[in-house]
Formats: sequence, C-alpha cells, structure tokens
Amino acid sequence: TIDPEALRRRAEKALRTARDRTHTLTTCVDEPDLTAQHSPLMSPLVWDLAHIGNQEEQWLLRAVGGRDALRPEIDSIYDAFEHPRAERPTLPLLAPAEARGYVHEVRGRVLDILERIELRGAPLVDAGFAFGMIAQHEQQHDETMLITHQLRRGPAALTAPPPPGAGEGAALPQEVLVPGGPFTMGTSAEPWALDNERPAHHRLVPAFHIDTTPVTNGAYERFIADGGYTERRWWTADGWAYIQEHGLAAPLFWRREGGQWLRRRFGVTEPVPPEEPVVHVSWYEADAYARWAGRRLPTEEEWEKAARHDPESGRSRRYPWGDEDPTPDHANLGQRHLRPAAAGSYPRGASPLGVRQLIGDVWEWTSSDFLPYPGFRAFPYREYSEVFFGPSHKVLRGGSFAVDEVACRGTFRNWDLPVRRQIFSGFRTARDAS
Ligand code: AVJ
Ligand code: FE
Repeated sequence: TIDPEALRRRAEKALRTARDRTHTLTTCVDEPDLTAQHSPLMSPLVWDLAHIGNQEEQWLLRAVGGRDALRPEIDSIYDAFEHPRAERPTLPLLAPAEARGYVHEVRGRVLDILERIELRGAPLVDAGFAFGMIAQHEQQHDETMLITHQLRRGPAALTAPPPPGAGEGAALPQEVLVPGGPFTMGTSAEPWALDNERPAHHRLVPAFHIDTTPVTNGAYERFIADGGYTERRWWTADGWAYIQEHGLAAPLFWRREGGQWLRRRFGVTEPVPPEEPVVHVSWYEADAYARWAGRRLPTEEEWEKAARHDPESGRSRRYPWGDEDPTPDHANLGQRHLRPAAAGSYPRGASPLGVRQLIGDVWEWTSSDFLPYPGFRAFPYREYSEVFFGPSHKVLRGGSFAVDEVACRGTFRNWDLPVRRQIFSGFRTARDAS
C-alpha cells in the first residue's frame, strides 16, 4: 500500500501532465484551426478539449466529489455515443475561449476534491482510481488530437527533437524464441489498470518466434516493390476489397515522387526513413505484409507474454524491462519526439529475451479480436470497453510515441477497426516455433 499523500501527489501530477499536453495541442494553432474539422474521421480540436473537461466533471466532480453539476446542459453535446465524429462540427460547441474556461474551472474544483477525499474504500476512489482513469482519458484524447494535427493541412504547428540514437536494428537477431509454457496475462494488482486489462489469469502459450523490433519502413518498401498491394494472395477477402475500393498502395501519408517514397509528417515532407518502424498502416495491411513475409501477426497473448514474462522468475512484470516506471531511457513515449525511433533503439527497454521497443514508438496490431478476459466486469462504465467487445475490433498493444506513460503498460489494451490507419499503428510479425 502507498501512503495517501504520495498517492495524491501522483494523481495531481498525472492530471497536470495531461493538462500541459492538452494545452500545447490546443494553443499551437489559431482559432479557425481549433473549430475546423480537419478530417471527417476526427472531431474539431475544440470538441476534444471540452469533452475532456466534461468527462472530468462527470466522474471527478459529480461521481467522486458528489458536487452539483457545473454545466449539465452540455453533457449531451460531448457524449461520444450520441454524436459520431463526422457530425460534431454542426453541434453548438463551446467556443475555444469558453472551452478553456470550462476545463480550467472543472480542474480547479477537482484539485480541491483531491485534497479532501480519502483515497481508499469504494472501488472508484480506491488508490485514486478515478483520478488515474481521468488522467488516462485526457491523455488518450491528447493522442487523438495529435492524430488530428497529423491530418491537418498546412505548415507545421508542432515540433520536437528527434529520438536519440541511430538504432542497432541491423545488428540484432531478426527474431527471438519465446519458450512455450504458462504465463499470467492481465492484472489484478495495477491500481490504475482499466477494466479490460483485468483480472490476472493464466494462459498456456505454445513456443513462438517474434520479431526483435517492429517492422521497418525499409522492409515495408520491399513488400510494396514486390507487388504486395497488387497480389490478391497476400490479402484476406475483406482486406483486398478494402484496398481495391480505396485504391490503397502504400501507408497513409506516403507519396511516390522522383523514384522515391516521401511522407508528410506534422506539416513537413521528407524521404521515408528506412530504419524507422512503419506507421499508419491498417490491420489489413499488417496482416498482408506478414503473409507475404511467410509469417503472421502475433496473437495478443503472445505479444503480452513477450512483453511481460520473465523466464527466470516465471512472473509477469509491468513492463519488458521490469517493474519500474518508464524513463526516457526505456521507451519513446509522451509525444517527447514526434516520431518513432529507429528499429533497435532503447537497449534499456529490452525484454529479458531481447525483444525491443514493445513499449512506445508505434501501436502494434495483433491478430486478436478485442474480447473480455475470463472474469471481466465492466467498470466504471460499459461504454469504455464492453460495448466494443467482439469480432469487429482488433487489439493493438504497446503504445506509440504519442501515448503518455500513464496510459501505457504491459497490460494496456487498445483496439480499433481493421481499416483504421490514421492512428499511430505499426506491427511486428511472429511464427510458430514447431
Ligand atoms: C481506447 C483509444 C479506443 O479513443 O476511442 C476515449 C479511448 N474512450 N474516450 C478511444 C477513449 C473514451 C478509446 N480508445
Ligand atoms: Fe473520450
């Protein structure tokens, strides 16, 4: 058990870190850019901003703090289930200045509640869960807003230093053998783990090989050059129909010019760097690449075993490197660098078996559908995970350069439709060991 004062400071810091990021993402462009819809796939940035405040109001002010509603009349405008993204620009949204005032006012009251409340007892407040949940929610929308920035046309609004190091990708073995046997998947211990990560349970996973690093742009270019997008046999029926219908022939944001691949990233066009993990590919493309390579995507349980299982102790750990929270030496997280690091970076983030970059850089598609673990209980609301369970969503693991550490761990599960590729999605491949 953690002392209550330390817990309070941790919750406050997580909320503050999220707000700093939100601030950057919503002040680096001017007002018309905040209210515009940059893609029908995304909300106007100013919707995300007030939605962040509204979720915080509903959970921390009302549910945890027992306070009266501050702005009950706007709940419906910022309910993601009532209004699909394409429709949000037509809603009577709070203007940027109003939205800023609103989130600021909510936060002030929330910090007051945090100082007064006992962080144990009911599951919603125990170990500061609701505060952690809301910090994660804000960070998830910060990633969503970064996706909107990536889709936005025009000159760069955001800049960041490149990730450290050239990467040892070429010098590392291509794949790692993960021995067969039981392992503990999911968690019942991590205090801020969300409902879909729970509970911890045993799984028997046969031996498999998994790529040491995520698949790089260079490798992906070989797939393209070898006719990857024109040969029907690499694709599932749905995937083939999808790339035909939309005329897809490369990852999103790539363009062929003068015999080379260029890509646009946050307003800057540059040659595609061959050593970087490929990003902005759909599940269909990841799956087709793996088949072309004579391999397959890892299952979700294989991914988690590679990331968490310590063969020496037999225990599942929080991260590939152990139980300590991530530092900038372990992983590329938190929008510190606005791009993935070269394959083979972050030696200190390696798993005991030597698998690299499982955490950070790019979300990794797995072959698995998003399903509940045995013993799953929706908490605290069905609309976070439960309503998405089923065969239409595929699981992504490990987090991207755009995710903050509060919303990224060995057990964390993300999910999306197999067509999605505006997200910061890449992949690695695997094969059976027999
Ligand atoms: C877990 C990333 C799929 O953005 O749709 C944000 C997170 N849920 N607000 C999403 C979420 C409610 C969710 N993902
Ligand atoms: Fe949300």
